[in-house]
Amino acid sequence: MLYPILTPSRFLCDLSGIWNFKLDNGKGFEEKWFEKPLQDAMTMPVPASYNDLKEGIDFRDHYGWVFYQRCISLPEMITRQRVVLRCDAVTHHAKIYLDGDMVCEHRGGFLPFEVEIADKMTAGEHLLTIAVDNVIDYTTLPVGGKGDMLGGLMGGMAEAGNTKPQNHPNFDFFNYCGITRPVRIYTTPESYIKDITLVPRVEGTKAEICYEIETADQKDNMASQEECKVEMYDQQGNLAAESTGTKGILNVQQVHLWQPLNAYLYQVKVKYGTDEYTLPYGVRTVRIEGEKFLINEKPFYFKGYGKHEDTFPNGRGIHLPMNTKDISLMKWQGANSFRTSHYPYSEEMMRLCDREGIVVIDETTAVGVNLQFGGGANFGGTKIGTFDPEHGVKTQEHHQEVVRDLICRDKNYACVVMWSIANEPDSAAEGAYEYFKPLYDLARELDKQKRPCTLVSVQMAEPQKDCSGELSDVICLNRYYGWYFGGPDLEGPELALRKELSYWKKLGKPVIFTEYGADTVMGFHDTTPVMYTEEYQVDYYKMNNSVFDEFSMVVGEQVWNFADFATSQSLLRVQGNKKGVFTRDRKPKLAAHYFRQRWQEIPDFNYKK
Ligand code: BDP
Repeated sequence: MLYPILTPSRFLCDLSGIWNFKLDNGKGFEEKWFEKPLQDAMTMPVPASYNDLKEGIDFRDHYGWVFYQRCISLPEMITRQRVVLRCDAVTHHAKIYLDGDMVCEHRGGFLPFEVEIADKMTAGEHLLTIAVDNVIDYTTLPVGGKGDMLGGLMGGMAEAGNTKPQNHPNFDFFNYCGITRPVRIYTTPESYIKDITLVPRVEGTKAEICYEIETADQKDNMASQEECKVEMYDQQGNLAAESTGTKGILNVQQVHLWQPLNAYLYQVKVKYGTDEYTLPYGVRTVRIEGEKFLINEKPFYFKGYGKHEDTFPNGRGIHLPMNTKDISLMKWQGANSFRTSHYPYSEEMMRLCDREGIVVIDETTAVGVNLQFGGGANFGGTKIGTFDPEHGVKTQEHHQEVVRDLICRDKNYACVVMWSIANEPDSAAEGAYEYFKPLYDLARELDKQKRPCTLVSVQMAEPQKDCSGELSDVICLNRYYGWYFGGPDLEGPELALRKELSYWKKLGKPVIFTEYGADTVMGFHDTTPVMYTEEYQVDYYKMNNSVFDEFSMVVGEQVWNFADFATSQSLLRVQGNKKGVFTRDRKPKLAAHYFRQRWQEIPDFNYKK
């Protein structure tokens, strides 16, 4: 799916701004709020999560639907083209109405969707309503618990007689929702470029870029035979390669590779009939060889983070300045990568990483597929077989959809070097292999670049039974030796970590630590490093890192988390998760300086011999 841009043939209009907004009181659909201007509406910015923007727990934790509304109109000359309304992310379930008619419905809160609206855009003003639902359950990704599932604080409230419907996230981040990324209208000619797929092959100083252009002709609703021209320009604006036809090869003689922290982007200009589209494109290769993760044929070492799209008061709403700041902070430390834990990030962030040379492990929304232990902070869940056909999750079909849509959106980014199919599922449980095998197969079939695939394994899954061992190209481990497991002792956990790594070593695959961390409250200090102090966080990391350094197959360390972030309330969370190396407003804890020193000494390539 192409990112919407302005070109000589395409008009683009951003609908960001202050919209009208109303929480559903249970009557929104019955009273057809989408047919007329919302009564007693509040103001609400788009894009943003709404939760932190007005006061009160009933607002923040609202369960169910909300309505966003505004008027739109288009100049007549624009409507002579194909007109598309595109939402980049609506969390989690959207129904879109134009003048009271539903034109589109979409499930899943972190990937784009679009609908053609030209026939509705007659002269004059039109009422656009987007109804958004935040309910999560056994059918959604991320997964939400059933009312009676969780122990801990939420379970306690239910026992105390609180029967108000509420979400029970089976994951450890706040269930922010709303229209969190831009809503845009763009146009194309009737015959248009629908999609572009580029696959690099590099031989010495030469590169062959196999391309495929998907086109469509509105009139016949089929691919048409207009002329297709593809040109590739280097950063100086010189033509580096060209070809004609919807399928072919771009031959680049002296290729300039995209390198981690040293990005280089070509501009691939496609012309099809009167339509034009330009795609920034980095040429690089990715391959696994034995224990090594090769980028451009050199063994790469991942230094960086698991992150969140989480800021105040935007919630999960897109925050361009913070994206820029985060990458700047990572570079200040010598980090080179992050994982889009636990959902696909905005396309603006992906494009930024392509430009900044930040390496990305790209994750789906599959978090909380673990009814056995309850995700993140929600320990104490009722034991239900996650993949039990009757009582388990019902996410398989939607999971496939997410894998498909993620690869479709992100397949051309040079920054994306691996797909993460899920975070901490019950990957050692009965039925896990049967659940995950088709998802790996699908990802491998859809990604023409054949990037490695992984799932991020939870510590509770017994290594020998974890289906990741067989299915994943790279073993990704979330481990909390010295925090949830053994803390505050660091000696016993060190032995246990070494023992576990000796097992993974036998598989002969690369291993990346995709999470390890300790909650740390900024400003807590002590001469004896006790838990929650900045000193303990540093000692915790020193212990873990020293063990990683002993194993040649450990090819990466991604700390949990880059910054403190908001979560559901629970006894284990002090105004959110405090495992950040930076605070939520991006001030460094002691550990940020420690990693700065460590990572500046670790080269991006050839760290492990
Ligand atoms: C892991 C989860 C992550 C949590 C983290 C933690 O993948 O989402 O935030 O633990 O407990 O289980 O901090």
